[in-house]
Amino acid sequence: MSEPVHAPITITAFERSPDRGKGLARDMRVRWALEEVGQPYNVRLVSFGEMKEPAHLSLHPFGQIPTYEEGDLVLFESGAILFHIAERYQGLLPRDADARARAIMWIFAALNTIEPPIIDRGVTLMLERDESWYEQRLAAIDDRIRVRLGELSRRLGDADWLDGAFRAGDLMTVEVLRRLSGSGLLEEYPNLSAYVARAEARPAFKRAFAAQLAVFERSQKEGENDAD
Ligand code: GTB
Repeated sequence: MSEPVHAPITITAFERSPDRGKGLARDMRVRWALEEVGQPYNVRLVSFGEMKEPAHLSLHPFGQIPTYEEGDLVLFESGAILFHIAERYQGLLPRDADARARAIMWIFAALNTIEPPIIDRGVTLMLERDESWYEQRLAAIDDRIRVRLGELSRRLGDADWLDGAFRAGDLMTVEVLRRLSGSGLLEEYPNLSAYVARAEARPAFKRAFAAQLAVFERSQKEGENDAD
């Protein structure tokens, strides 16, 4: 039987990512998911200004990236996009209904339970450095993150992935944990560091990472040429 034909996929990403090619912005999880399921995709790069203009706001009411277009379907929210990709294409969700439900549960856990204090940390680092209470707040957030990492570490134990084979839930969990890079927090949990490293060694991850890095390197070159 031949493969069903799907409409071309277009996602949006930062024209100049503030992470300077580290692959920490949320287009990375969408790129990675598409690589895992073997679907080609186009990328439309948007500037911070363009994200707030009507054309982009018609795709994303909050003026953010990533978005996902596939024929008449337009999606925003990286969790919803990952879920859609995993449902539509094979490779990220198991066929068994119970195992599938658990993989979806891990997507929600990553976004609703693990990511919030990690986002708080990013906000504090970016916006609250000059406050008198900055150090105290950062320490309190780090402790909240440690609670979650400890719990996750105990659940993962010495397994390779959260529930058998690599699934959409692992992809989202690893994406969330990667945001801690440079904090030193992940290194306190050797099985979680190894989990992230194992995921980053996947060929699909590497292709997605290289693609977003190429965008950053191109923007650097263009910047240099502009200065000439
Ligand atoms: N809940 C939404 C989702 O999961 O899709 C959140 C989307 C979101 O926060 N998008 C960010 C954005 O568009 C980019 S990813 N921000 C611009 C705006 O809101 O105006 C967040 C992000 C940005 C930068 C880094 N970094 O430089 O390390 C990491 C993550």
